Amino acid sequence: MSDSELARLYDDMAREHLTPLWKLESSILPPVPCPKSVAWLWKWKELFDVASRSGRLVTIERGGDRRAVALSNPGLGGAPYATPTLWAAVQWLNGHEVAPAHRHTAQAVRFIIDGRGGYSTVQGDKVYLGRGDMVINPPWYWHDHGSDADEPTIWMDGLDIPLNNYLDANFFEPHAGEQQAVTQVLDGSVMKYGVGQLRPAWEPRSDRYPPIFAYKWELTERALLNLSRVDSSPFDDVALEYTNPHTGRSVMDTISCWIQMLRPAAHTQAHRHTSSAVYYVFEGRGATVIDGIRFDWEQGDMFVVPSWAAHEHLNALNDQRAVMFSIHDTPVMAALGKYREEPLPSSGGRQKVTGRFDSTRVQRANSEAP
Ligand code: GTQ
Ligand code: FE2
Repeated sequence: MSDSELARLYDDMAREHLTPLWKLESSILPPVPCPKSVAWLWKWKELFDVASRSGRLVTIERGGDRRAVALSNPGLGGAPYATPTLWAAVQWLNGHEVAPAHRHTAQAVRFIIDGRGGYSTVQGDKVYLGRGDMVINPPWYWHDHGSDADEPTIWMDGLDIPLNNYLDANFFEPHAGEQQAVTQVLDGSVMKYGVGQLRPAWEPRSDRYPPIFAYKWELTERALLNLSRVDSSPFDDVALEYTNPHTGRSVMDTISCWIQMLRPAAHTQAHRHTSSAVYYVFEGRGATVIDGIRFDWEQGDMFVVPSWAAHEHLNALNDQRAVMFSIHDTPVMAALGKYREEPLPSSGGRQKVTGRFDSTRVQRANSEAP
């Protein structure tokens, strides 16, 4: 076969929209994952500043429907996505405002950062929102948000928008009215199912999605404190996953939610896994070392841990707990047979710190083990 025959072969392939595997093998079958998203941190000062200014300058209109500011991972080419699978945003609702009712196949969770008198109505159940509450929004459930108070309500949104769009599976529908009808007593699902180990005796189990729409902070905090007296994880210290109380499964098909407490001076061991996550620092001050780079955080900050990035957490204070809420795409990876996890064997599970996070430049993780 002559060179010109070979050249003609490649030309013909290109013309016919065909690609030879032998020209691209390492890029489509890398030896270990090479995440496109990068580890990143957003300071609360900036998040609050842009969200509150949006609250003053931008009204909530039909179409957008929400005043949400998305974390846009600098590794993802300008897409408004925190990781390849997860959308994360800060949503700001002014006092007495309404974010109109709609539904979509994207699955959603919210973690309340601040405010009193804010509420979310999910499929007819109006639940009031307080700091530390976690709210779920299963796919295709109607939802609208509002506030009965003078002060703003602020929360973190977590949705599977990137995955949903990658799969070409998004549907969206605005509700005919601005708000849906409230069909049961206020906080109905919390009162009915809020003690997860007890279920109304005449009702069947809720197998697919949790029957409860708001996980209240009071119960979450008690569970954290109780767990801390009994057990902990070497990689996450005192960590709990929010579950469907009827099945023990993740709250959404695509999103797992965690609350976690790093006890005073705790410093976890490093590990890595094929799932990506977005963290919100609820309380305290500390750092997470991600692929050797130290990310210092304090209350209100949000940060991303990409897939297969080694990470360990530490509480920088000796006399105060640190608490983090986080969303993970673990259920997707597990369901598709792609979940893999390993501890980092190096020096007692701690990484060598080679630098500090610098928001003025994008550092891509080396695909080699740190
Ligand atoms: O609150 O319904 O951040 O539909 C993105 C899409 C929030 C919401 C977001 C949404 C919502
Ligand atoms: Fe929505």
